[in-house]
Amino acid sequence: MAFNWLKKKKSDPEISENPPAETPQPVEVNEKIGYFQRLKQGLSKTRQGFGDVFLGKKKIDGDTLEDLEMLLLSADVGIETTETLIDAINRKIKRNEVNDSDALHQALHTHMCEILTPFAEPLDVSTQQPFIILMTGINGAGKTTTIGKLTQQFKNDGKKVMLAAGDTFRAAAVEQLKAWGERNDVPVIAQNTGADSASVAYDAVQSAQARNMDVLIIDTAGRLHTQDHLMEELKKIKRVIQKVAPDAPHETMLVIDAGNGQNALRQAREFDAAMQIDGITLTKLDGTAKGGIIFAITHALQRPVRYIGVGEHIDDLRVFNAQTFVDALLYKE
Ligand SMILES: Nc1nc2c(ncn2[C@@H]2O[C@H](COP(=O)(O)OP(=O)(O)OP(=O)(O)O)[C@@H](O)[C@H]2O)c(=O)[nH]1
Ligand SMILES: [Mg+2]
Repeated sequence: MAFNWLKKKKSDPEISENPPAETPQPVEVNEKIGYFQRLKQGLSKTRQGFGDVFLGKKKIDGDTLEDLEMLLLSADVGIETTETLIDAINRKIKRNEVNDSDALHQALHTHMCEILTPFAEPLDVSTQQPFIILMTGINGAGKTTTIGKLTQQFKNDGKKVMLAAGDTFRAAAVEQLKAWGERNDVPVIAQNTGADSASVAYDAVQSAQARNMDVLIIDTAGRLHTQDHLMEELKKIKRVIQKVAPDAPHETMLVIDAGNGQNALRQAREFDAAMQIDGITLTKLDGTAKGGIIFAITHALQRPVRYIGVGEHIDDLRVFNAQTFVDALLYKE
């Protein structure tokens, strides 16, 4: 019968009192444990469904794959990747390589890592000087906060960083970026709210070149992918930057709130069509996000995930690592 194991509750003594002894522990350095816990916590909603399938030594029957398929779809993994995963596991079942829930867990882990690993391509800012990053995304996705977090990381790597307050639209956006600049002790190029954002970007590129900066990060105002005139404004910023630095921006980064679910997928497609996205930062994976969206977005865009955000603090950003992500997603409680 389908969904039998889905009905298993936390109160079931088999689950809450006797966690399996072989539960894998993340083997990471201490510093990373806080991060892993946050990610794990954030992905718990998604993981609970998987957990019920993988706990104990259940035999795989005809319904199991159907149930797993439903779980993957409801976790926002997307139809194409879900089919790929189910097909791969089905082949293993037929070859008798998967015949209990432990082997199913292992097989799913392996295939998810295989799918995500090609998209774990870290951003290398040492290829250009100044390396120009243009941040884009809808309102509240986490662009400005990610800039603050990235600035700290680049500075810790010994880079000279400059910021540009290209969000001249939202009241207090300039102050918000300046606060991150002060906190990280890096210069911020800004004009007043209401100024032309392309002009701010132009000034900033010239200044970063003149001052020999290693990295320039340009903030932009949040906009909906459906607002054509604002998407045109974003294209204009890019064109204007290219007047002073023809091959820039070296990274057009799309910041996506993972909690936006299927809407995140639409945003990703539209921003990519308008701006040719180079890399993705997925934020708020500490919240109620269904982590499966990472599969749908990477499948749709075929672009790397550079970073993932797991909180509001300056340290809550990590280079995307496929293995760690899948560990957190499929962790057995
Ligand atoms: N929990 C959590 N909150 C985050 C994360 N990243 C950003 N935030 C919060 O999300 C809110 C919006 O972040 P901003 O950085 O201002 O977002 P933005 O994309 O610059 O927004 P606009 O400038 O209005 O378009 C803030 O309260 C941030 O602290 C994250 O990874 N996890
Ligand atoms: Mg902002």
